[in-house]
Amino acid sequence: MGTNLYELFRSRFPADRSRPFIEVPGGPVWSYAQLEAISARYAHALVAAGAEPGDRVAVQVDKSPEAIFLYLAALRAGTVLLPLNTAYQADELAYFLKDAAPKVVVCQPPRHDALQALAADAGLDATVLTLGADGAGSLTDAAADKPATFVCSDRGGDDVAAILYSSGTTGRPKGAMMSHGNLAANAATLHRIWGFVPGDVLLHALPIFHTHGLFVATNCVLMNGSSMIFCPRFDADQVLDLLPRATVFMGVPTFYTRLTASPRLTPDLCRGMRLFISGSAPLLVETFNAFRDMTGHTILERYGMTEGGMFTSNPLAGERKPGTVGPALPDMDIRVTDESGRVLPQGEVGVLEVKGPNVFKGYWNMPEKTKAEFTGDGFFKTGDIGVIDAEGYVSIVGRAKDLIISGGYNVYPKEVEDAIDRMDGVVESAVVGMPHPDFGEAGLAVVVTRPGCPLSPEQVIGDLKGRLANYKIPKQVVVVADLPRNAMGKVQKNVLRETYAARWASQLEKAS
Ligand code: MCA
Ligand code: AMP
Repeated sequence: MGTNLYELFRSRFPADRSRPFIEVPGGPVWSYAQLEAISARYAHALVAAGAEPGDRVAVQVDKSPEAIFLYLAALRAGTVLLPLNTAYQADELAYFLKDAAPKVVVCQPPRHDALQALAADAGLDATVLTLGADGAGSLTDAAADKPATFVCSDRGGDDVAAILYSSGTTGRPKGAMMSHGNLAANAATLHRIWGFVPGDVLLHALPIFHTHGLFVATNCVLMNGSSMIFCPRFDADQVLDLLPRATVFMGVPTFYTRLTASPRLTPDLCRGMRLFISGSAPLLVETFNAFRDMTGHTILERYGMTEGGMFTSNPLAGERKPGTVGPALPDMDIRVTDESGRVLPQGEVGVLEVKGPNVFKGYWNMPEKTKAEFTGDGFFKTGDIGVIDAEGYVSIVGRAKDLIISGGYNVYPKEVEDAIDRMDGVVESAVVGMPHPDFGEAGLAVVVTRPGCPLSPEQVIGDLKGRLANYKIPKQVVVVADLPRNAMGKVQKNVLRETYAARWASQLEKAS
């Protein structure tokens, strides 16, 4: 067996390939035989479109079984998958295309011409193919007459399998390179420690363009050779309808707050379930407790990042401590350091640093940035502030990076501020994270306008829509004369959070 990740998955597929892999609620069931045949055909189509091993394949498509087959096809062809959130707008996409220079772009059918124009503007010689939510499109057409087998490209463990972009604190998105070896290591560990068994059915309601839905949830199923019920998006009622048929569920905290808001959530509904997992953002202790009270199940919280997948997990057997993300995974080293990089004793609060086989290769085209984010002895600086207790359980107590996590999506204030600052009449702006009952946190923008240039909050929001992905749009905007600064001239974001706390809460209440 080579080190192409697909070969690892394939070695775990059921001997009886007619067994189910993906079931779409109310729709078809796709078997492992179909997974193998369709991903082979798609791999041939990528090659025919000009993609060679190492070339990037950018994908901005709706969630569908075919989108998963495309992920597997990209692995088989040895190409580098670049999954893109469907909420990304033209300006955001233009950057990714220019930076990653994909050879093939696969998009939703109605966006073909727009993506073609963006690729041309970026000076790319790329083929643009389409794939709709129903599986139809020029990719599927191109694959139709291709063979149902494909010899996997021989990949070394260090070869890059995927690049995932995050905006970063400088506002300039950076692409985290995950190798075949990184993804394989994390998939094998998570599959083992979460105790997957042959009959497991994973209820999948996450998006598949980020680590959580793709490399955590889907890869566990592939490692297990079992099946998943594939919801197009998270809808609490649909999840409640389907829970009786599932055994494992993974979600961001917003999923759990929405589920606990429903009187339909009962122990009886969850009687077939063996595991509920939460991550991507802090799970409130109230949600953890409410869920246990309503179902008898204790949510297992874990922690990770795009730059490496999962780093810690509460145990399957053993105490799952609320407010913690559990001990380091068996193959991870985690430590806490102070601002000067000195390793702190157990129990002290500082920046979490991680090292392990799943930690990424670095940022695409950014060797200096990569160097700055790793220590001399190979630990990655997460930018999360944490503490480790006497039993090794990690708690995330804050973030050194200026980041808002809204409904499990990362929003970097700098990127939103840059977009606001480009508006006519704006002098400067500051975006801060405020508590939100549904999304955990959401953005508040405080905007300073030039004298004589009145700008309403609605105008600011209207201008941002279409320029930024919808989840990055601040939920509230305040227009002010100036921003509070400290003696060094730095904007005091904590003062803004305090100043606007009452106003934020009352406007949220009005909106609900
Ligand atoms: C939608 N909206 C949001 C968000 N999602 N606003 C802030 N934060 C969000 N996350 C806005 C839309 O712009 C819209 O505003 C309004 O809310 C309703 O949109 P809708 O599409 O109906 O929302 P939804 O379908 O209910 O989506 C909410 C959601 C979704 C289900 C929580 O955001 C979601 O699936 N989140 C999961 C994210 C995820 O998978 N993260 C993992 C990243 P308007 O009406 O004004 O237009 S991986 C990661 O973080 C690491 C590695 C890890 O540890 O896992
Ligand atoms: P991303 O860049 O989308 O991969 O998001 C990674 C970030 O999400 C981490 O650096 C943490 O700040 C946060 N995160 C992930 N899981 C948890 C968790 N269980 N509790 C608190 N924060 C989390």
